[in-house]
Amino acid sequence: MPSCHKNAYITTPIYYVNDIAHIGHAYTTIIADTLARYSRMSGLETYFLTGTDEHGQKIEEAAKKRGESTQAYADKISATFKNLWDEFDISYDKFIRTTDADHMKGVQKAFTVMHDNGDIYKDRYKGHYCISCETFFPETQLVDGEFCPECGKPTTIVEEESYFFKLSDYQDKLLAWYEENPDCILPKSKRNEVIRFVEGGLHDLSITRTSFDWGVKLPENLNDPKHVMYVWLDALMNYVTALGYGTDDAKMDLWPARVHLIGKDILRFHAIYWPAFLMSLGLPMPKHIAAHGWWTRDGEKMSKSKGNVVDPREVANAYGLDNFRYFMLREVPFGGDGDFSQKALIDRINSDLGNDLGNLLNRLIGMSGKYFEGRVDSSNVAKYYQTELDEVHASLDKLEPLLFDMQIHRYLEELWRPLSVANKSIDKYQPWTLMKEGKEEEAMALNGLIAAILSKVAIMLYPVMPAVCSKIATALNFTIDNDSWSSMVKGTALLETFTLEKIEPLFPRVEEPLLAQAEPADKKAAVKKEAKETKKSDSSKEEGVALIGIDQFFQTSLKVGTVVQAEEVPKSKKLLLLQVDVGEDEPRQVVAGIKEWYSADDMLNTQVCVVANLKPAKLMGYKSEGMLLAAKDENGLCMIRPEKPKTAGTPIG
Ligand code: ME8
Repeated sequence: MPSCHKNAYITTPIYYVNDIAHIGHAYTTIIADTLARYSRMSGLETYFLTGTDEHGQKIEEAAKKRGESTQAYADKISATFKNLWDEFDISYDKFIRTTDADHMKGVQKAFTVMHDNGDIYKDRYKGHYCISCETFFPETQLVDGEFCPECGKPTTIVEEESYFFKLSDYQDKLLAWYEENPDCILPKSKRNEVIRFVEGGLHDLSITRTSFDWGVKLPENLNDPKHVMYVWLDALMNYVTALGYGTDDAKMDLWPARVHLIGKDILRFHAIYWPAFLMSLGLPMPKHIAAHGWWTRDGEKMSKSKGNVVDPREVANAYGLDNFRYFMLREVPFGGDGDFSQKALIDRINSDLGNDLGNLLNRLIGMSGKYFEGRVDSSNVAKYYQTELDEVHASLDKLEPLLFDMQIHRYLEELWRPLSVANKSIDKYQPWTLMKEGKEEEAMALNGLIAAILSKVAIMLYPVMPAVCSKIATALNFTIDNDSWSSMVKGTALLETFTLEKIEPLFPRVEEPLLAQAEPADKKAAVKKEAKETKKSDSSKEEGVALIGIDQFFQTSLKVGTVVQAEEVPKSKKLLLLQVDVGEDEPRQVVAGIKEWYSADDMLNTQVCVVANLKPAKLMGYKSEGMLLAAKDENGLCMIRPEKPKTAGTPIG
């Protein structure tokens, strides 16, 4: 975050209490928590607000349906959100409820200010209202003249006396704000959507209702007790009433918000109504409104009726809270829609976390234990590995702007580069060889390099995976805080000499889905059909009639390759690590399960047949970018090779 920011006020939407928290709510809250943790670590005065939105017709009806008093119902559901965030160790500073007395006073105060400055007038409203979205729609926007354009549910015709906010007066001021602040709405594509909408013309906004009761009353001096405030006016005001607006103003110096995190479904309220209200109140604009995309489940919209809603608590309990946090933030570019599948989550845990990060710590513990009784001394890291350190810091320097630009997936991608530098350095400099050659100082420096990289990565990963990174820090004998962030990430300090603490493996491999979840009906049918078809083709194979066309055969790219480097994969009984020249700029790395039959020396400088268009895979932490053809029977395995030497890269077929 640029140094001009001294404080960071970060908010989530306040969630409706008509439903319990699901993965979408968890996503918004976890992103906000990540930003808040980073801000605190980097020394900014940070205030993180979340809470619940408890007024409006929707809530009143939900309570009625359950035969409960609205307040008792709101109390109950609000507590389920708060409990979940507490269980998830969400580092909020305040949990606001729109039924809090201070909040309601603040909303009334705002109404008075807007009324006094001429932005509110009384008239009659006639139009269509969607209770589910708590939104008014002009007839022109309805689907088939009746249904809500947002959620598809039937709208209700409302005709009642109402107070209006002069939103139309703010069209030009809003357009000027978007124009002057190119990153006020993130991602930028969303800003363009908003601009187009506003350019299309703004109607004045009905901001009170008379047909139900469950809301904030108008200020007493207006003497109009049958009106309650429109739930969105009430709700949006939470961002300032939480700081004391309209009561004691205690924390108003934290305003404006550094970022309002929201889902794309509520962008219009935040990017149009909210700034207009603020302008009317004479308050500064928020710095950013950041709208993320929508989560689906196995490609389908989540809904209770389909029984496919993902419960964040279940996922976190099964797979680990920090793993879940990492997955959500890494899997989807901010602003894009994301799909929750256990397979994708398991891949992230086993590959990024297990292979790249967990395994690196294991390697460090192994190396230090074997050669140095667990000791790590960084004194000579710079002497031997300055290039690697420079590479690591070049990556670290790129991170902070990515985070507050909401490019969180890129932040994590970039953060994995130092891990790759570390893993590659072990392969390249081979501590076991250094020790054999008596280069103990160099081997210890390598140890120090790996520990340094792990410590720096742990600091920057902490906001996303706080519990895991605190464990890594314990193993490496340091604490993640503003001091270590300043000295080891902003500065180039390395760890003091220490002895490694052994810790439990951080990312035990997940072999299969851990949650039994109901598959939606049509999905089940698709799976059955697929299973049937697989069975069919398997039986035809047995009969020797699994025929494919020549086009299908040519979809496989087979090439002659020359093995230019060969070594064993440490600790593996089966794997060799080969660099195979297939006529490209650089040799391909291939991990081959052939060690039982071929040694590294056997393979060096021989030719092989390579399947060159396989998706890269990871084996024991090593990327494999191809497969070698071999034949295996009861007498063992032999490689398939060209009969005469051929140029590397020659196509086979
Ligand atoms: O709109 N994918 O509350 P709400 C991603 N009270 N995010 C999702 C999601 C999904 N499938 N479902 C919900 C309200 N969300 C108002 C807000 S703020 C002044 C008032 C997230 O309970 C997303 O952030 O319907 C969305 O904006 C928020 O939950 C809406 O929660």
